[in-house]
Amino acid sequence: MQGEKTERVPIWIMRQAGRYLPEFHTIRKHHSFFEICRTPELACALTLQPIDRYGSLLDASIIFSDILVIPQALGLEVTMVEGRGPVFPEPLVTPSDMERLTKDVNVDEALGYVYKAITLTRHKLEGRVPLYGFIGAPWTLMAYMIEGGGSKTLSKAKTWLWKHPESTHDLLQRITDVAVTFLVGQVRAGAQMLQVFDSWAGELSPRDFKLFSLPYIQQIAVKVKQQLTEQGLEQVPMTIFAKGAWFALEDLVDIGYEVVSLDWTIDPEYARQVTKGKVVLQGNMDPSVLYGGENAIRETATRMVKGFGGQGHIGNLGHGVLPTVDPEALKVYLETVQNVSSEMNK
Ligand code: 1CP
Repeated sequence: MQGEKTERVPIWIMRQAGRYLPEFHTIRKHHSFFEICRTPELACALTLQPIDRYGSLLDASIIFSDILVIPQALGLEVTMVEGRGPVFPEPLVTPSDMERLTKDVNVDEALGYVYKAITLTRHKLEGRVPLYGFIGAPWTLMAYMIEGGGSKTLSKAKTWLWKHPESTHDLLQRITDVAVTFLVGQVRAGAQMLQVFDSWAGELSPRDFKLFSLPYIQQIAVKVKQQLTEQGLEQVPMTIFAKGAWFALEDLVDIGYEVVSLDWTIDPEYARQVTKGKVVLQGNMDPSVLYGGENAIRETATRMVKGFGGQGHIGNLGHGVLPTVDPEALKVYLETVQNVSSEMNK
């Protein structure tokens, strides 16, 4: 995380607690998704499932929650619909709808349930592995709040960028303010690392990413660090995952994050050249390779580890593990990354 020399590449997986695990469904069938998020004991139990299953093959845990808890804290209703994913019954349609958002959100109160889940999980982990907190980046959250859920084109959210640029910046700033307080609160509660998910970064052109995403994710890194110092809390490493934003790699290494997480559209060797050792790189195998059988997984994982060079690298996938993946296939990936990188560092 800090770029220190390690015996092997540490590894964790985005969405490691989730739908590909049968033990997840055992709990999920009795509770709604957001009920789990709001019940610290349940969120903790789900966070620990992959750690218990994979043991020393995983080097970090990530708190079970969702990026959409911020829109909820801002007063929007979000439900999880079977087979469809998250749905906002009343998304933002025009800028006047922003009046429906809660002003001066008391973040620590509204999202205190996440803090409780983090503190409980830290205790239950008993130091086995460190715990990540996370948020969704302002652009990605704005897009969900306007689209009302997942979308192929983001045409509604993009309409705002052109028709309502001022309201767009107001909205991005309001999300950013909540995000900063929330991340600091997660650290106060016990999170030892933070990741910012800009899942829809790659939907923007390079210019639009610079205008509508970069300034806000930069502000988040800078302000979180400032506030941690002001509040007498320890600094924690911060990771930015701007999915699809290969064009912004040079900018992403200079905005205050210690780790840049890559998807599979970027070659490890190329990323090393562009980033010049300024950050630790995370990622980045295509999650679909986990469907390709043991040989394909071993070969691709080996190429990836060698491409990154065995140091200054956190193993992960290039995006979340897919819901229909066989947990044993993920195990092959974890083992390969650990074994290959141990050999390289002998
Ligand atoms: O139906 C169910 O049971 C819910 C499935 C599910 C789960 C397990 C959702 C709905 N969210 C989660 C957990 C989750 N989401 C975690 C937990 C920690 C872990 O990684 O193990 C995290 C970090 C997230 C983050 C998240 N939620 C992102 C960013 C990462 C990414 O994949 O790009 C995004 C975009 C979301 C929104 C979301 N929540 C759930 C779904 C199905 C989606 C995507 C919807 C879409 O746009 O199609």
